[in-house]
Amino acid sequence: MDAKKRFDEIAEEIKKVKIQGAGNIAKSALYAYSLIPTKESIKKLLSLRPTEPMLEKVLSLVGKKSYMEILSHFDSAQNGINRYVIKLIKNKDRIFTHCHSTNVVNALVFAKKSWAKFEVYNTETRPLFQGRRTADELRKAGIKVTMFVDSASAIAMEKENRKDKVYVNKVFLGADALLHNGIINKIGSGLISELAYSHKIPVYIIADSWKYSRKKVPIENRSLNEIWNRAPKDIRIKNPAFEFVPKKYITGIVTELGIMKYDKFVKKMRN
Ligand code: RI2
Repeated sequence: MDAKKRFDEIAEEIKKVKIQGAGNIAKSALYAYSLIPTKESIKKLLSLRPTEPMLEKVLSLVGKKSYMEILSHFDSAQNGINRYVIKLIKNKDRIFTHCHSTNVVNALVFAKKSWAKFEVYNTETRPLFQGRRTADELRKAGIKVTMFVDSASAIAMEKENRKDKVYVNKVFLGADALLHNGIINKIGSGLISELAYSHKIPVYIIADSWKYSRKKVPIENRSLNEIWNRAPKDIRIKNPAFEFVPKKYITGIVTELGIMKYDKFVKKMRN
């Protein structure tokens, strides 16, 4: 296929969230860049999903490292993450997660394959229902999964649900951006983290350290049609795709560098 046509196809798939998740976006953008390696390509690729520092990180390495070197980071980081996440999982855990994160799903599948007996509660994640993908991938790996609508997150975590003594006792969230004062992840993540904090349920961020950014990262606002196609014109609709989670709600962060308190991670990244 013609390189320009393929480049445009990948760009469209990233824009429309057919290619989703910080890592997958960064890898696909790298491939698209390899087809047309120009400054304009970088500009175009960066504009597709503004809340993705990993995309920027990968494109900034082009020319300094080979494609193979850049790509090899993803697997080695995931392997590191898997090894640390398994240390956090105990028998009979009920782990709550939101949206779809490759880093989170891969770590859970690795834990299941290793030995761990746990189950997952997850959210469907409106408006694009990325939670369905999470539920499906976990199910295929033999993990018991129960899905809730986003607005039932409180019920999923509430005490009444704890009668069987097996209750949500950990929240694992992925991330799009790791900032000095907290993280950015899919819309709903702030609410879920605040809820978990109020129930004293630990929240762990599971993410590749290449998502770290020293810059101000904007929150992407997406098409209103994702919320309500052909809505009456006089109804205002907002569709922020992401949400900030302040570090006070984060018990720890798991990256390929280890399990750390959030401040320690930031300090390490700054050095
Ligand atoms: P990976 C996703 O963004 C979600 O917010 C998710 O938590 C994050 O990327 C995870 O990234 P989107 O592309 O762990 O679904 O997959 O908007 O790298």
